[in-house]
Amino acid sequence: MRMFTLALAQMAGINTEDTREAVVGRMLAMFEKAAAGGADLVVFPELTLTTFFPRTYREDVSTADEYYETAMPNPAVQPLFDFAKEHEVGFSFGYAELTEDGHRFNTQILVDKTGEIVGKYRKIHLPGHLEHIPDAPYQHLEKSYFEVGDLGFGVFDFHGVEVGMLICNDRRWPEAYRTLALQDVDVIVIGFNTPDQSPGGDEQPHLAMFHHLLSCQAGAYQSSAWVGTVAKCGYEDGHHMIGGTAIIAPTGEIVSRVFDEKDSVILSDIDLTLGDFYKNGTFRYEIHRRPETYGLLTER
Ligand code: ING
Repeated sequence: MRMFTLALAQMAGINTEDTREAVVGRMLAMFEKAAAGGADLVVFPELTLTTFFPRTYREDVSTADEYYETAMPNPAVQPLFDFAKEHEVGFSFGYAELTEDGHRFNTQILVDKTGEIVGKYRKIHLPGHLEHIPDAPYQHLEKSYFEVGDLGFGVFDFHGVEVGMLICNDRRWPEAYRTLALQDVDVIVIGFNTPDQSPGGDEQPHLAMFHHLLSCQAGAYQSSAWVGTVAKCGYEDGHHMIGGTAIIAPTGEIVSRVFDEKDSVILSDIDLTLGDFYKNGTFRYEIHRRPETYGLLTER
């Protein structure tokens, strides 16, 4: 047994008028609840500090600069880092990053129990469309607001636990999980902001939740890893996003799940050795996996 206490802090919608200070206050309330429950790591969603602003078209993306963080940490989020250090609990959260040399990324960081940033991931799979679709109920213009992440799929040491991060659309791509699994990841944390309809889609309503959970459960099983997937959900500026925050075992089974769309914390004591049975059996790469036949996966 290698026990680890994972907490997920689901965020209800953040409206344009909500200040970072107000949002951080909501995050701290959940951080405290998770810490009181003995959490080692508390995970917040994608773009945790702001509304999902890529749903709005702007001719000049620099008019969205207010939604990006130009330093991390910074005064607005410093209370989270202070709390982590004081209570010896790590955390992870997503935000829009604007670098000093003007690059824009959809970013997630991992902060350890001393309050130090020990991992950073920049979203690689950017969904949605390239052009403004004027008559659409909402846009999905991440490709305009962010560049493809340039840090690869990393696995980071978190006090002896190997933690990988994915962001939202990444969870739909099997290659993302396999790349982390090849680095012997123990826990994959995935924040998401998922609207009711895929970009330009008109699918049956239940499919948004079905595909979200299908992707994360399959990803957990096929990478022999634990998955913590956490939503920012409910209504944001009048637009609805699905919930579905869940802790998923390497068996692919959901062990804990949120059924509301509010600020909600779930927490589970997970056994990190549960994935070993699969790593050493069904998915024992050195005797079962055939990379010499997978060339197409990276050629096209
Ligand atoms: N959102 C959605 C996601 O991948 C989407 C966009 C929804 C793409 C459904 C395809 C299908 O969950 C983000 N932010 O990636």
